[in-house]
Amino acid sequence: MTAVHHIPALPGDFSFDPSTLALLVIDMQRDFLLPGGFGESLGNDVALLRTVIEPLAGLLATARAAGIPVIHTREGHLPDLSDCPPAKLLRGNPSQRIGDPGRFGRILVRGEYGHDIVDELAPLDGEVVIDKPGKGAFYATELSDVLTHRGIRSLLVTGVTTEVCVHTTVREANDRGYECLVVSDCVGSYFPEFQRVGLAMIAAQGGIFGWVADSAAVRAALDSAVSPSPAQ
Ligand code: TIU
Repeated sequence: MTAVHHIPALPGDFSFDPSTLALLVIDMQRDFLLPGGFGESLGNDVALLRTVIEPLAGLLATARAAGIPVIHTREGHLPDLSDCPPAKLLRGNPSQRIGDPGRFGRILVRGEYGHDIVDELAPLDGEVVIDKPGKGAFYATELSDVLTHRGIRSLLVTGVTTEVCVHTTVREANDRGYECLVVSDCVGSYFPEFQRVGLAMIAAQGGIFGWVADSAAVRAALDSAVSPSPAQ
């Protein structure tokens, strides 16, 4: 599985070598996806984000079957909140801020039930889980070292939210030289217009931040990378 493969995408085919590809699953945490968590405390309706779970579960299954490494991230803070900047702490509903008790434990605090990943997308033993204090997955984390150590050059990027943690991470990844394909039905926003424009911004200007394709196209390419047709 070392040949170059292609995924039909915007603004053009995304080329990848399966041996240097990873699937990044950003912040699919209960605090963002279930009522009563951080997302809702910021005034959001969590229903739209939940549409991501089913296609992402399918993509996860395909990636795991193809032997593509899966890396999960979780946004959150230490119990003493020493890694949370004051401006972030002060955001949202005053009675429901980071560190306050929520329906699923202290909001966005590591180790709490709400901070963990939804059951449907739970990491398997051996998959990397990166805990990050910011929106980007590279800031103040070991992600760069993990990718370098594994020889990863290309990322399939999924998770929530499209315009916040997904965008920040894709921008950080671009500046570090990674090629990113954002999987359109496996990223979600609380706002339909941000979802549409957030995806358009990735592929605009000839792919200024990367490529965009849906999970059906990605899964087909991963399947054929594992089991090439006899003609290939
Ligand atoms: N508020 C919002 O849209 N997102 C976040 O706060 N974090 C992530 O996107 N993970």
